[in-house]
Amino acid sequence: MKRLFMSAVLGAAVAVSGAATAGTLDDVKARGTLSCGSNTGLAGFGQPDAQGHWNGFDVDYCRAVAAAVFGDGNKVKFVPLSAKDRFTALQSKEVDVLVRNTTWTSSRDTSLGLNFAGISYFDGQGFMVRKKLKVNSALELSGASVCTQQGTTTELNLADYFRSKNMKFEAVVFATSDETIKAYDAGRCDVFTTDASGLYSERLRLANPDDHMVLPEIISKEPLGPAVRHGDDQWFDIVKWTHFGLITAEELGVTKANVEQMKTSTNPDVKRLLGVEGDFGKALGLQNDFMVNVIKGVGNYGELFERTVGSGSPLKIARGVNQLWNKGGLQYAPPIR
Ligand SMILES: N[C@@H](CCC(=O)N[C@@H](CS)C(=O)NCC(=O)O)C(=O)O
Repeated sequence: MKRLFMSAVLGAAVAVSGAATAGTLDDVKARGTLSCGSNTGLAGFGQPDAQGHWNGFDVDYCRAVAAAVFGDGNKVKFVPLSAKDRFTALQSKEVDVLVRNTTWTSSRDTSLGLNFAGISYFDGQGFMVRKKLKVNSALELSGASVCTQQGTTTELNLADYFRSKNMKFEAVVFATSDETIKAYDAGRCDVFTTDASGLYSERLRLANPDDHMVLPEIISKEPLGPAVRHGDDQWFDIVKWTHFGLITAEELGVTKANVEQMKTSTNPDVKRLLGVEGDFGKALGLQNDFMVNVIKGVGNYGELFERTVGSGSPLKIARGVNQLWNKGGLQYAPPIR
């Protein structure tokens, strides 16, 4: 049975099938590649280089899932999706998983028929302006024109924020990130708004990044994470525990470089993570040592973060709230046992 409804989040009519969609693991295995819904191009998160090789935090999550299933993180097809089209692509099975700076919200988790497999990146929405505007706070933006992207939580938070502060604004909305940032750079709007992570990334694309500044206000919660379709608990569990496995690996000090030798560790937590003891992988329908391949492919959560968006990347984003729970952050994984 199909249901049609208008979604404020999507800004478009979407048919959601109530039918169960079990069997994703079998479909992926039969196809021989994971189909991963990705950015169209967001530096640090998901972007192809000149050779067509995709780099980034989100695309490495795709590689982690491919490594979990196939033992080979390269068995992925990246499907670039705009904000507006991403959910339809997942619902219609064009992609097996969506890893594209997507905020976990109640409507997406329910009416849109998605399950979020965790929060891979804790984010929030911010604003960027030209320094010459001489503005130091978002509260000084009444009457501003604001460039933003269609089909995002950004668009909705923007309206909430300005209305709640009794400030006027004009939203200038585009379908792609390319158009949005180019319009801002060309002076078609006073303000550019998106997730703070996106601000770091898009700022690099401006003609003169130093002419712009990010305002201090963070106006929303944007818990970003991988999403799958409703109706396939096994597949949901695989993506969820791949994410938790990456965090657990960091917590236990298991890295890309030492994962082989860690197999001989006497720590029972390490043994269970790497499938030396217990049934972690088997219970998911995977090889019991699937996390060995995941960590060999992309490293642990901290390594993945630093390489793609952190200190080892042009974005240089601090770990901040994305630090592990025992180091003052919010990243936390339930126990493997
Ligand atoms: N997290 C927000 C915003 C996500 C989003 O699409 N942001 C834009 C602006 S940075 C983007 O990533 N565009 C990149 C692209 O279209 O590939 C959401 O889930 O709605």
